[in-house]
Amino acid sequence: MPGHFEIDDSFISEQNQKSKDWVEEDFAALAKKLRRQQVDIEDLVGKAGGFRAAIPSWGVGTGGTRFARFPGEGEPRDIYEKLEDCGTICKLVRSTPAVSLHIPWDQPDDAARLREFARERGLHFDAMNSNTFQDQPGQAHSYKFGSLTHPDPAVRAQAIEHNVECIAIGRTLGSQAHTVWIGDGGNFPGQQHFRRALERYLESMREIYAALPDDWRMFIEHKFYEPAFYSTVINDWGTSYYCARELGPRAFCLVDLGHHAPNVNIEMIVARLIQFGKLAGFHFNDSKYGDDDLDAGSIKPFQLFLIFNELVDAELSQAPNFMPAYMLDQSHNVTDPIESLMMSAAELVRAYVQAHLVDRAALTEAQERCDPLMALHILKQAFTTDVAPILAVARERAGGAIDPIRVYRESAYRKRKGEERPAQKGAAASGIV
Ligand code: LRH
Ligand code: MN
Repeated sequence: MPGHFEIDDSFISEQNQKSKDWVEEDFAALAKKLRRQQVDIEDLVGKAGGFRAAIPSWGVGTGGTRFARFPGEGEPRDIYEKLEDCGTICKLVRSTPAVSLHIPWDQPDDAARLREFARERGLHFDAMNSNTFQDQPGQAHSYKFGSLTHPDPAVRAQAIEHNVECIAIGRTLGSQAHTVWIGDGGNFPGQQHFRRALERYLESMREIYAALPDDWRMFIEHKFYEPAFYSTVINDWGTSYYCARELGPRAFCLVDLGHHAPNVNIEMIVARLIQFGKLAGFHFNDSKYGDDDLDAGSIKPFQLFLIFNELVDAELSQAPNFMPAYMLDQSHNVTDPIESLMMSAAELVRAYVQAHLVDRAALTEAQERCDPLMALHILKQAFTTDVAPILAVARERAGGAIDPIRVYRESAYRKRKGEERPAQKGAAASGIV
């Protein structure tokens, strides 16, 4: 793209030279430590190098809250500039070649051109996301009182049609999954009839499920509240699981970490969905109170590790129907979105590699002989092992950056994008994106 700055591979390897000494020293020390545990560090470098997670297209712009949004420098103004930034993230961390689009925010003008633009940057498209939680200009029916569960069949039909259209767009882009999150619910007792609303949801979703191409999967995303503040139709994993079973073998339950009340045992929900063969995958992020969409691993890194402990246990025991899709879903209100997404992508690989460090034979033995302290100790040994050298070497061997944040800042990419992408009028309007 003429006049569009990109960080090139030679700059990355040049910068990697500055980190080479410490990473080799730390890598050798860790290799020695792991050998004492009969663990070959190269196996873990392989695991790290093979891990993949998708980037949300809406995550590369500055996010906001209902109070305000403080746009940063060089905000991407369209899907092409969003893909430029996704390409930059992948170039530096080498674990995020997939991008998840949101329609109509990313409605492509020319799907073939968009697909080629992405391919040129080593990117492809992950799950599609529909949007029946906002009204679009010129829309016939409002979603104010719901979409797929709205009492008015005309509103439901409009929402179904939008989802079917998303799937059609996704087919032209090479996507193979469709995520349905709806905000439908009520703000007051009595506003919604709980059972009728769920019946309408299933009726609508059956029509969307019928439009799925044979090689596609449907992901149902539950959320305990917001934008509805009293009741939410698809509020928890149990309701999502019931619906996925009702809809058919290609419907699965997607776990967005921020969509659970504080202190809910999410790793146990993950174990359940794995056991039931209905785990779709994840929207990784972190939170302290509500659906804060903070950076993954930034608030509860031990919970993230415990979730990956369940995932690696399933992977190693070849759990049936286990094909989780990993994606970040975050809102970056006060950091550079590219830096936050790179850091979060690295946190996922860290938790995954640490979960592969768990001595599963010893853990099973401790569990079977009712030795809770030893069981926790075995998990903590893995969680407290600093695997940063493994992550850095895996990135470097894949052509990425040993230290992505430092290389990104050295490149002055953000400043250069500030010059290329003049700020848009009214960009400060509040709202999540
Ligand atoms: C809902 C959600 C959903 C997306 C939206 C941007 O909170 O997690 O996954 O559609 O954020
Ligand atoms: Mn989500």
